[in-house]
Amino acid sequence: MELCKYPAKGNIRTFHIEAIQIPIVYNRYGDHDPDGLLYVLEEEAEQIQKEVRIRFEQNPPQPYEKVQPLVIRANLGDTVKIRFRHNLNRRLSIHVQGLSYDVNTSDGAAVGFNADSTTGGEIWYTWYADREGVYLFHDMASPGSSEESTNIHGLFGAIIVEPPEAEWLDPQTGEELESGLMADIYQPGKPAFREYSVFFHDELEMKNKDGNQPTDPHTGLPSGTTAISYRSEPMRNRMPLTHDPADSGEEISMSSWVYGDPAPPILRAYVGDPAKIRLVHGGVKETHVFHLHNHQWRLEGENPVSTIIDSISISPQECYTLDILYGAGSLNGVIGDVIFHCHLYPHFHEGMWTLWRIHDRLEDWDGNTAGWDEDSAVNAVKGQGKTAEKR
Ligand SMILES: [Cu+2]
Repeated sequence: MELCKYPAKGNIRTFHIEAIQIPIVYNRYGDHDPDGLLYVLEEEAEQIQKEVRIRFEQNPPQPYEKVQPLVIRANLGDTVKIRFRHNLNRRLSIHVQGLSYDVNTSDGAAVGFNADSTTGGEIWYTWYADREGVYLFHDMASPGSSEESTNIHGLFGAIIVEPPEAEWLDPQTGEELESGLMADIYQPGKPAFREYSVFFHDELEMKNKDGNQPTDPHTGLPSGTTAISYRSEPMRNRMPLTHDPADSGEEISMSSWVYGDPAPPILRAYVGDPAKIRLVHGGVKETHVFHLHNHQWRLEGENPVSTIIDSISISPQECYTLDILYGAGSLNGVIGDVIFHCHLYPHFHEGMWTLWRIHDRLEDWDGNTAGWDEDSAVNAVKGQGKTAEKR
């Protein structure tokens, strides 16, 4: 590409997106939102709904790995065309936070004297990917924060604007990726990196496996639920298998060897891999503090004298890119499981935590790590790897 035309303008990238209503199961203990709402690529809508129904009939109901916040990608300079459809009996929309668009056609809202760009059926939106970074999108047809509204039930996603000519590949198969939380990003002139989308969200309408309000086993009181990317690992469910203090001490309460993997998606890398976390607040009410152990990043990623931090406060509808210094494992080259969580402890306790799993040797992907099973402690250390050959 000629440098004077860099980045390329006018490339059109089209997505067909549908909103569907399904129960979203948040963990293997059967905690679920019976009225879940999510955006999916149209070509996946039918399969997702079918697989969800099968898993919801299990006792307890089980999550389906493809039920995750929709993440789409574009290159800097692209024009993004979205065809949005649904057949739910209400008005819905997609409103993007931070990219340019014409407010009369593509705001996804009904505001003042602007034309109404929400829909009861189908609408096209045009966005301009004019800045790199991660941008939340969500339903703005019902912008409230109550259970009558939509964001609380999961109707949000994100678009990530990658560098010009960057490619995004499936980290498990090495194939081109249509959408997904996790990607390997290859870009001209700079190192490839692992990209992890992490959505914090809160104030969930949650039922337990029996359809009742979850309660805390210690107090008997109603227990709230906070989540990462449509999954949650509340401590109320995570009772030790024995009452031997050696099996239930604080220092191993997050251990996958003892309890199995937590429900929210686990990030995976080889030690030293360059990595960016695209942090999104898809929730409606509360500010959270994202805290990642053993790693740091600069508050302003491109600014070499910007403050180095390991925690960041994030409020509803905010997004940050965390460009992790020294990559996976940081300067000390740590391997194994590294926790990240909301640093407000009630939220941590109510499910807002998971792991970054960092390997020190080549791992085969056997396609069997998405759900937890009896062998999960063993399966969990498999995965990644195919794309390592490309480096
Ligand atoms: Cu929090």
